[in-house]
Amino acid sequence: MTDQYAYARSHAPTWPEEFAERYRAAGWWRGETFSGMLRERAAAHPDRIAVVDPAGEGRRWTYGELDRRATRLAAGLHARGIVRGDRVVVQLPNVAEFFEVVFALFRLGALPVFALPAHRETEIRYFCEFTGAAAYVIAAEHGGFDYRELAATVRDQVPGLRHVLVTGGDAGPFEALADVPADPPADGPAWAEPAPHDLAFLQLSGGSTGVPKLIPRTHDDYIYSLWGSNELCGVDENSVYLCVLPAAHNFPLSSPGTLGALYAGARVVLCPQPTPDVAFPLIERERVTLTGLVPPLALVWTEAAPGTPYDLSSLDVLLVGGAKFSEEAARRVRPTLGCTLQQVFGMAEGLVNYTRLDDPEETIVTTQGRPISPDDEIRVVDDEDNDLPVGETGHLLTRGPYTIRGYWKAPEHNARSFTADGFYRTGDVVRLTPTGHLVVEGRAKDQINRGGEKVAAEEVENHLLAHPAVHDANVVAEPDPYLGERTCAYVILRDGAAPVKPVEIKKFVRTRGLAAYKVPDRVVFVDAFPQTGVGKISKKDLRSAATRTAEPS
Ligand code: OOB
Repeated sequence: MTDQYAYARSHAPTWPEEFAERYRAAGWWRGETFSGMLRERAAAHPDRIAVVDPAGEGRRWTYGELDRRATRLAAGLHARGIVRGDRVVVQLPNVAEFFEVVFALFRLGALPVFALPAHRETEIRYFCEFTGAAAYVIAAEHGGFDYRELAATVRDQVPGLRHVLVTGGDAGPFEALADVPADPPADGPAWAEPAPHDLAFLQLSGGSTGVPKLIPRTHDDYIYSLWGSNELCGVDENSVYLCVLPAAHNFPLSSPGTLGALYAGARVVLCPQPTPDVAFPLIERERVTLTGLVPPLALVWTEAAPGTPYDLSSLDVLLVGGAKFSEEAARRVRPTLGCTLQQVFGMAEGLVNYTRLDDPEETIVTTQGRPISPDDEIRVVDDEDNDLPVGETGHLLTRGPYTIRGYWKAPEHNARSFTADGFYRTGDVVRLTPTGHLVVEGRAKDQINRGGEKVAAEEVENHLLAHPAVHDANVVAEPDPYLGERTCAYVILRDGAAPVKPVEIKKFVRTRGLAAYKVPDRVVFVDAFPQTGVGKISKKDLRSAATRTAEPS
């Protein structure tokens, strides 16, 4: 039998020993694991509420209950042959079971692969195949979509996928998650728990390539990002974190997010919908103290807040990140919501920057913060990797105690995305202020940041090229007053192809089975693409053209 953990580990680049030693000696890596962290919090305060899931009849799980559930689910999964190092694709909406599943997998040493609820057949099949997943965990349905049908298709196509587990409704041909938990043997679990330096999970990259890349994170490094964030965001055991964004995304998971809140012994409240009519009553009822939003939602909230009948006075901190928050919008946060804005500029690969709660208001509204750790190394370089003087705009490279040294199972890509000495090329174009704060000025990666949702141009272009009438395609960003950016696809049709309308191209992409946010917002037919001096296609010129012709939405 293959050692699943050895396999997973062998594909995960890691920190050279001298760096690992340094991070341990500095106290960043504390030698904790997720399983141990939950067990300790449950022992310290078993009756304190850990997770509130207001959906349906509403559930309130204490730390003791979450810990017991994780243990019993781990035992049940182990009895079904899920072992340390197995990859398990988890695609759940904001429901309490998300934490039961994830902590059970952590306890087993199996590796969650965090899919988003928006992902569809193409993405899920890829995650299952590429990771060699043993299991896939879904909600029966959510947002009008039946995940059991998706699972049935994927299971037929990926023979290695042994289990599909379903929560929140009839499991259909699969097993209900609720039937899995079992009592662990009286003499303790039949497996060895993971160690702090072990891999904990695979997170998804926003990506700029044809397929999303996977990000291997360890217990040590991720837990540092949790407590480091907690210190900067004022999270302690009295905090109440409202999880508005999809729970599996790195921002609501760890900045400081649900896992940060659980690390602190605080309370997590799950928000089933991000709209003010759902979120505001929850803030009042649960006395929410902090939450995290992407800029488009922050705009909606600041517009809705002045007229709301709900009491939002418990809210101390609003984190906004995932995409650039305009200065103008940032200035509206304090007067409308009555709380401190904290800008977050982070990435699933690691580095997270926060404005500090005691930064001057000007810094809070005009910068994207500074790194969590004194050991986060920041370089701002020109196109040839030469360091630029402070204040000049260039490419952001970073290395540090919670930034990965390479993507999972992607050696060729790693050679491009990381420098020889281990700095990650973020693809972001930034400027450093004299106070060490970063200002995001743009992006060099071929990606569209659609209100925080990342769209890899190449991925969409590949789907467009699969259309029989399409000769060539280029996808670029165009401005959108609400999302910040939206996607515009420039398409050259084949000579002699039957006439086709833009809307048909969009429909075609939709039928390719991918997340709806990747469908181009606009399709423009052209005869040729603009070229650079050396004859390459100029995405810069296409972006300018899209910007000139974009209609306000
Ligand atoms: C977060 O993570 P990802 O992995 O979905 O996306 C990372 C990218 C960054 O490289 C940058 O291009 C963009 O998203 N980004 C921002 C930003 N925050 C993220 N661009 C401008 N301003 C910001 N404040 O998006 C993420 C992960 C953890 C915390 C927060 C966000």
